[in-house]
Amino acid sequence: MSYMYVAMISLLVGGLMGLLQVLARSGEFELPWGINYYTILTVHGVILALVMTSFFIIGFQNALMGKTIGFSKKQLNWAWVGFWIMLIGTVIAAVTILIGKANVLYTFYAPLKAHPLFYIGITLVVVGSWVTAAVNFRQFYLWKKAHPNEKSPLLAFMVIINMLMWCIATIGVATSMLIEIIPWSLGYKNTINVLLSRTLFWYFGHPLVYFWLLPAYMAWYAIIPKVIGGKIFSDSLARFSFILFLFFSIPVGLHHQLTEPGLDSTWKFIQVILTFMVVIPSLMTAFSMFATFEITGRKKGYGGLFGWLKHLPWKDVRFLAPFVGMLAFIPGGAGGIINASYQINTMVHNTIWVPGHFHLTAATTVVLTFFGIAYWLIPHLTGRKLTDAVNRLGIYQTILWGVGMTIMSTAMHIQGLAGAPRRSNFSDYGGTEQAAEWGAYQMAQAVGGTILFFAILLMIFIFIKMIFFSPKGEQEFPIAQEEDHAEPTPKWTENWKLWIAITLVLILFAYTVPIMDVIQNAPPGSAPFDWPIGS
Ligand code: HAS
Repeated sequence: MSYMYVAMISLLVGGLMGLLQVLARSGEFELPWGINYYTILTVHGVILALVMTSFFIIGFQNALMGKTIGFSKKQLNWAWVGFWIMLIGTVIAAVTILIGKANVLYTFYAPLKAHPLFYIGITLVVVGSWVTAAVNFRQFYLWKKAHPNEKSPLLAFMVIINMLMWCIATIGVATSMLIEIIPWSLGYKNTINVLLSRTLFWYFGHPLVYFWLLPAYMAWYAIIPKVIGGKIFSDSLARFSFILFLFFSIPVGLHHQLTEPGLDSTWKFIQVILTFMVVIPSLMTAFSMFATFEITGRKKGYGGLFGWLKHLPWKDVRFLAPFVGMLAFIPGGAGGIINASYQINTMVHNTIWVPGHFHLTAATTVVLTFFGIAYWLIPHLTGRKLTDAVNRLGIYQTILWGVGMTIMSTAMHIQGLAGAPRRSNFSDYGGTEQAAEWGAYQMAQAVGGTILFFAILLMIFIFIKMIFFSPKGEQEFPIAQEEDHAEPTPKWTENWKLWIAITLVLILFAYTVPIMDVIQNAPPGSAPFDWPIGS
């Protein structure tokens, strides 16, 4: 629950910043008291994309581990250590941004420079998450030792994959922080190897998006089937798709740098191909969800080509919110494939199309699934029940979110195709014809963003209602069983050493030459070789 509290506060603060942003971008509203556009944009990105997500995810994953494997007292104590380190880091980073000392956005691209405490705060968030990961690995290891020939619980397996991916990915950003950015921001160095810091950021930044997505997939694969009264379509398929995510989430970061000079296009092309590989486990997930819906419906006696759609519990918010998330992922995922297509990326890169893409994927698919989880997890943790009234409010909330996001992200996508830049306050660009074309969409964006802000307020109200005012009782922790006729999951799915080895080989293949290139061809004085002497 402590993780949930931080996630909720982050949602409110981050959402308010989102509202200010769409209003400012509409050109009809000026930020009051001289507030810098980049301060609110940084708070919005850092608090929602880094803080809200990581706190919700780790809290949810701890709940899954507790439910499927259990915590010892000692492990729980260490889990608290992880929580506090993350929280202290968050507060330090948040304060530096709020006082305007870190207007560097959530990607903190050098040569934009923040106060050292911003970077130290973010580093602490990562270190805290490592402590939790170590606890989860230990829990899993001890469980495996005590159950030598048993298949691990599916949800615990998924948590371990996600945390493994997270630990391997965060090595990139931690290295960049320690050898480049923190020494530079502290003044030990005057220059920085910009390309190295960006490449290490995206080595982390792309798997970061799957670190958000996989907990949503955990719910889709193993919890939604129970909510709709069905079973898991295939335990093996679910595990295999997670293994593919471990392999292909990391060696693809260059698809965020396709227009970046100084990186060889051959390696960009190779990473584009690997990006198309990471689409496969999502297509497997889509297939599996359709199969779950259809099989469950047919078992309940609904015939016809699409008759099974009728059985879905449309009035149960635990299903509806994640389902709207799934729907959003159809255009969201298609947008990702467009982004990843090397030549087409030239058209959309750095336009507001990209925020349109991630408001569908992260802010709808992932966030609505997280809300769907919160509706049963929070009552479960607080010893209360999900009431009909909360369920109804949740349905309104989901609809409001869906409508707001459709308006906002459609406007962003269209504007992006018309060339409107991302990360920029309103400007008429000297009255150019092209900028005039964006006006109506900027207004639509503001309308959608305002609806979303109301949806956030409603969500906060629902949280408060669930935590303090719902009746005491027991709320089910819904975990589905596998289909009866399913083939047994093969033992090789738990060949952890092999999975880690393949992951590392793929990373070395995709990144060794690009990293050597950016170090060898760095301008004189660039980190890391002359650190800490400085130039
Ligand atoms: Fe992305 C940029 C490529 C997925 C988030 N992405 C971003 C950024 C973020 C982000 C935050 O290649 C901006 C970073 C920044 O600040 O610069 N993305 C992809 C690709 C995928 C993808 C190929 N992205 C995501 C997910 C995110 C996310 C997931 C967050 C959670 N993205 C890119 C690229 C860029 C990028 C480039 C850089 C752009 C640039 O130039 O800056 C794929 O993983 C997508 C695969 C997904 C699918 C969809 C499967 C559909 C499913 C739903 C089924 C529905 C059902 C219900 C079952 C193929 C699983 C239906 C029921 C009925 C009854 C109809």
